Amino acid sequence: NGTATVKAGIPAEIPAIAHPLPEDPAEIASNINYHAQYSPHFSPFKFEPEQAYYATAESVRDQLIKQWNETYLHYHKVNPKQTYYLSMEYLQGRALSNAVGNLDIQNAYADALKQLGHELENIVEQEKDAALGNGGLGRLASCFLDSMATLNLPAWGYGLRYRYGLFKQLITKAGQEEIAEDWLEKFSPWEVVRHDIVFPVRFFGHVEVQPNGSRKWVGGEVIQAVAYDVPIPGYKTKNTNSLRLWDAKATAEDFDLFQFNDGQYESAAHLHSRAQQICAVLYPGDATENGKLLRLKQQFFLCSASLQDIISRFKERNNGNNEIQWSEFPTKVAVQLNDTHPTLAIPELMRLLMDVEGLGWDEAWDITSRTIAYTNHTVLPEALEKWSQSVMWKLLPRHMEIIEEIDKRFIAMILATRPDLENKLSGMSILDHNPQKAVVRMANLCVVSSHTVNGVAQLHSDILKAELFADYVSIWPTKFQNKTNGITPRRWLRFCNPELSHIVTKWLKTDQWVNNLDLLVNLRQFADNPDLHAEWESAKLASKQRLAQYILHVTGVSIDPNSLFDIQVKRIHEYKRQLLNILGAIYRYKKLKEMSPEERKNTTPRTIMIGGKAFATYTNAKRIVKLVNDVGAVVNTDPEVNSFLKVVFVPNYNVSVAEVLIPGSELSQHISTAGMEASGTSNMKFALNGCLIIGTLDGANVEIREEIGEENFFLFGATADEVPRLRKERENGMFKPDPRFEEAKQFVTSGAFGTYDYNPLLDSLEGNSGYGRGDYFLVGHDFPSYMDAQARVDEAYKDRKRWIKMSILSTAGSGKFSSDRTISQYASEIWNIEECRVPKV
Ligand code: T68
Repeated sequence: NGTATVKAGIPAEIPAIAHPLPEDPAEIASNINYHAQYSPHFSPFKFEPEQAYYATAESVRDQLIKQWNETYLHYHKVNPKQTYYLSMEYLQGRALSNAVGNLDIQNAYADALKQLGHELENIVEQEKDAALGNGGLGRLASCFLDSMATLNLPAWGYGLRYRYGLFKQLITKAGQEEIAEDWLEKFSPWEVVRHDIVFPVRFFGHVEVQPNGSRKWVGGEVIQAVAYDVPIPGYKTKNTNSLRLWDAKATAEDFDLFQFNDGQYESAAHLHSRAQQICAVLYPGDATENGKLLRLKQQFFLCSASLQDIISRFKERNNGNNEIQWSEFPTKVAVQLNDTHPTLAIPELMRLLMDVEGLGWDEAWDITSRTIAYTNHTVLPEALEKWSQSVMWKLLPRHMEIIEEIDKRFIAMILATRPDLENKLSGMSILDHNPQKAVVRMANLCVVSSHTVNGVAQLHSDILKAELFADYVSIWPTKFQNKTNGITPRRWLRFCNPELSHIVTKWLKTDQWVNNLDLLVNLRQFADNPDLHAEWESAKLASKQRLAQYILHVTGVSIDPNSLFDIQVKRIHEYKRQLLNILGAIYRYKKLKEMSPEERKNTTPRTIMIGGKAFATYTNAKRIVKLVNDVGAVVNTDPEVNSFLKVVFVPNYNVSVAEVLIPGSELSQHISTAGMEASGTSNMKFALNGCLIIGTLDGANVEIREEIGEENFFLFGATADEVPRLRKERENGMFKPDPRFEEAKQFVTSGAFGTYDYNPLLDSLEGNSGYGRGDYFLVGHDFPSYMDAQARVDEAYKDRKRWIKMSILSTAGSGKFSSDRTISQYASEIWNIEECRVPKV
């Protein structure tokens, strides 16, 4: 009718409104006050940090919402191609400090809060982390959101609104205990529920053939997906993107009043409780069949709701046309799958296009495969997702038909065009046709259906091409790319380390490095400058003092800011080799005990900090947590050596804890068995903050070492190409362990750290146990070169000038690892999208 309006009630003609950000602290203070009085947390008698946090957050959120609406309207008007990032995980951390930083209203808000009797620093600490992710993969997604907004890219995130995110880790005498963390307990000021954006998502049921021969999925149970939007502000730009998180609910019609009145309270609300389960927890343990089914439901819930939303927006923005031009879909929409977890987006997009929109197979397949791209984050076989075909037939019968058809056509294509690959088909097909296995291999489905597949660091991408996906490379040589990970310089330097940021800005004479991190190379020319050295050292000391206070607060252990702060923080996993670290610490302790007091004085005092969560059912990971704590309890209370060595387990490692640890670090350990860590991203955060790395040639370590210079990196250990041979030698009994390695293990079995039975853990380093074959992660092989590298660290630290120069060069060489660089590459080399900047009115 000419005056087209879109579903959410957006007028086609968009009036431009100026929304200047507030600058006057008095005005901000009165706005905070206003929010405090109208919030449910208000008490006329007290204005405590918690109330101040909520009121401040709501005041900042008002600013975000204005920019956010402008951004949405602008994208709507320009109608550019847009990216949708599908991820089961986001590790957002705190939002308030990031929002005032990105909006550049930090000082004004700090002054306003002062007028109200509070310090911004304390107020931001009231916020609970949003921990809707497990580790690196989830944090990467959050860094990407920050870069997409900062680069003014029309790009959104989609995820799930888990009620309970990652568990809180308690350390007790027994080791790690997990407790549920209720981040929504009071409420989150950062989400806006969109009651008008709701999509039905079906589970179970069956497929019906329609009179015209088309197929339709009917029956089963239908749960509603409701959108909760979180604003994602870019740094010093108006563009404010969205992270849309889906929550699950049932409708009033699903509530059976008759049953309820009949006293059958539980069955009356049956679907309501089924809906509640879907978004209850992040990654429910998948040891049981029920757990497995629930995880699959979560994955489908994310994919189905997001694609229905994407399609409806595509239609909305094409509503000037009488007929929808489906062939244009891939020119308006890019979908990125963050690992295989959202793979079901592939058959779901096929289903929506064919069964709902009425397209034929070929057209639907063309659209789907030109729209979807896939990022792989692991080569560990146990992490490659495989779903039982029978479970999938039950839960998603129509999708299984589609997957079968994709598989059938793929096999036919190979047989017709590449008969030489026939003997490889059993590994390349999507369905595992071995009846004993009968699984769907999600990575294979992704590779076959995506236009682009990428790894997350050069070495990892090379391994994908040479090993995991080698057979596909010969069919589609240009499908495979590398996109080395990155981190946002806003959260991971500018905001978490104000002292060092200040120095960088002063010496570079610009703060442009915050969104052009390559500028850091200009620090190289000052790497020997004594004035910079003095400032650099004092900034590091301030961060170390803050960290020492934090450690005292959470563990009761007092650590010396003049000792070398050595940190390893990441999820606990055998391949990441926290066990190598702690065995090294044990050996160091034993040697210190054997030294005379005079000899000890010549050593480099160290504080070794280890932190990270173990998956609740991963027994060996939990034993490692326990061992670190037991070693700490002995070492830290040993008056003979505890001024030369402390070992601290940092409890409940998360994004906010990282923001305190990383600025205060001097050495960090990235010591995975070569070839096993796809990239690692904390290595980039540490290097950026002037921390030196001891590490293997694994993941992004390889590129970090190239960028900062090999003389500034403490390298040790086997290389990825040596690993298979070394494992064989280990199996064949040809391995001769270093006596230092034997001594460290024996010290544990001697009972030096208590009576807990560590034999099952130590057995994983021997003969024929552990991961199947003994010492699969080559801790024994790498131990001597690790200890030698540690000795080089101790020597280097004694030479203050040399150490600080290395530290400056680490920061100076970190420019490449900005997620702005990573996202620009995704935008131009995979998504084919461009900047769409919201104009300043
Ligand atoms: C990590 N993967 C890689 N997975 O291990 C790390 N997995 O090397 C890389 O830097 C990072 O991804 C970003 O690319 C993960 O973090 C998971 O968290 C995960 C979660 C659920 C299921 C499987």
